Amino acid sequence: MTNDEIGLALREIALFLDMRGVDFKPRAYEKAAHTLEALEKPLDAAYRAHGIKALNEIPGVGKSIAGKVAELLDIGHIEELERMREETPVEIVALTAVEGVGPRKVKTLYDALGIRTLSDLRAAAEAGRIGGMPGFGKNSGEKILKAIAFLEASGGRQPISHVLRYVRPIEARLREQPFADQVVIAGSVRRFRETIGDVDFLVISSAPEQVMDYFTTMPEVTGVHARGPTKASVRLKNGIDADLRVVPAECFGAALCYFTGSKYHNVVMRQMAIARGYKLNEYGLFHKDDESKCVAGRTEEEIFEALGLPWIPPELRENNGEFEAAREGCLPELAGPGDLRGDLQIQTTWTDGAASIEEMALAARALGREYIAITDHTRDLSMVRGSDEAKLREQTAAIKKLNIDGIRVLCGAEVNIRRDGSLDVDDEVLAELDVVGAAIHHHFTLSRDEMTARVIRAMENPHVDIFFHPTARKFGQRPPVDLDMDAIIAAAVRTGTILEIDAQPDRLDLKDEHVRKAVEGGAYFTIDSDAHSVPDLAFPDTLGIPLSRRGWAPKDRVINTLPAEEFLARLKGR
Ligand code: DGT
Ligand code: CA
Ligand code: CA
Ligand code: ZN
Repeated sequence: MTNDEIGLALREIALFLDMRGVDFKPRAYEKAAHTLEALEKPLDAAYRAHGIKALNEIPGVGKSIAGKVAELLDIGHIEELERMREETPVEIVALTAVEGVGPRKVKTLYDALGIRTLSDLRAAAEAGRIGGMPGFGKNSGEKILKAIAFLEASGGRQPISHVLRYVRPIEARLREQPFADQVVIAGSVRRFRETIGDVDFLVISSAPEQVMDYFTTMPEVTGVHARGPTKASVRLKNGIDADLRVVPAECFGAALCYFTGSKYHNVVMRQMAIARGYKLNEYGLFHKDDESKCVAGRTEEEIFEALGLPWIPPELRENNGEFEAAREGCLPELAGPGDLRGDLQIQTTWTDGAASIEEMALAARALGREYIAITDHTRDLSMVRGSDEAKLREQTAAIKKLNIDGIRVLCGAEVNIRRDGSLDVDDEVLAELDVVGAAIHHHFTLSRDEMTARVIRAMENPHVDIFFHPTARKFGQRPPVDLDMDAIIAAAVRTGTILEIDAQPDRLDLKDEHVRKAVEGGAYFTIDSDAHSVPDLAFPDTLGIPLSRRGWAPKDRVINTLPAEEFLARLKGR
């Protein structure tokens, strides 16, 4: 059983508890689910090796929840959850994935209309039976239909963060095999496109048969579409297809270029080759008239060089300006691994995080961060005990008392932007903080004009340094809010508000094209984890940096690549 499957069972319990109006407990289950899902090691194996001790050691997982997990791993189900399902036989996870449908509403819908599944819900909404029910507004049927359509629109392609979580372990395992000399994931994954159609593995090996055997029989494989001597295509359990190609080392660069794409980028590369009297394919760059004369092929760099170009980072390869920039010598100097010195959005046990301030600071330091800001939620998020002014002051005092070698802990908050653009914490207290992030956490469906004005008003607040996860989207849960992005970028530049690239896997917000727009508009960025537990702190490295590259953001626009003092000097009022 995977950690995700365990997490899902705990989330389902949390939803049923919410349905019954139980206090606190649901949050504990959610938090535990989140923590387990973020663990790198399979819990099942750890439990088998070390027993309940392996579960009790996990921070944020109490005795009672550890017991439930043990039950699940021992007998394959949790009695309490089975009873909950019997009592209210609804597909609660699927139903609550619909924006605007919470656990209590699921209960109402089940009691009144017998709705158990997503298709029941759709049918009822289409038949106009939902609007006007107790707790449901007049238009709620239409809203539900829209939300279901949104859920389904993502079908086929999956968010890159979800795909990476599934395929990085496969890549790592392949690398360990003695018959694989080099393993790379090419295609849209290497370009860090927001959604992925299929995954393209490229392997250097002198034993292609063994690679084929291994790849087509991995535990993640549910079906084999095709298998040849050097090519295979399979369906993975996460619902996505994966291709694999074996190539010899002397053509690796050419194959990497070809299979990284994009198709539109490749078309231009081939035309440039032809214009120079060459022919370019996945085996190499050859003389037009004599295919035995290979000019380049072993590395990508030598192919670009032979075409008179600097190496173009994969994230830019969409034939969307990268060739012009390369020719003019003005490709952006992108951030890379190890460039991030700060992380400006971190939640702790003061609100909905799973780890203490100290634990987060030590873990951030281990990742090479030199400073972090603690930004727990504020007042309006009462379900996570969001801080009011007094609690913020108390936390600030606690942080000031900390003294951890090698990392500076800044005092901050993630304040809520209210419907009218005001904030849920007094200016006087905001003025005492080092870093203030403002975010949208409710009223997601205002019109574009209202939403844009709301955010601009918040950015005009002299204490608001960073606009956190600007569009507030969550994959599979919530579409982005409707913002006039040009106006937001202009206001960010005018007010000196930094735009966040939130690297949380369900957010990836700002998205690539908005980052690029904001770069062109002159805005600055931070790349933050939005961490709620220790493993989350790595999101900026694994997801945030690639996203910033995909958005053409030069490193010098990402201000948390700066040392702490220089970073602070870029904030408002400094
Ligand atoms: P995806 O899978 O839809 O997320 O996007 P990609 O870009 O990974 O597309 P995919 O898997 O069909 O192909 C991988 C790469 O192989 C693609 O980026 C470029 C190259 N490629 C595939 N088919 C063609 C083709 O017909 N012409 C050219 N020039 N390149 C191709
Ligand atoms: Ca692909
Ligand atoms: Ca493919
Ligand atoms: Zn937030």
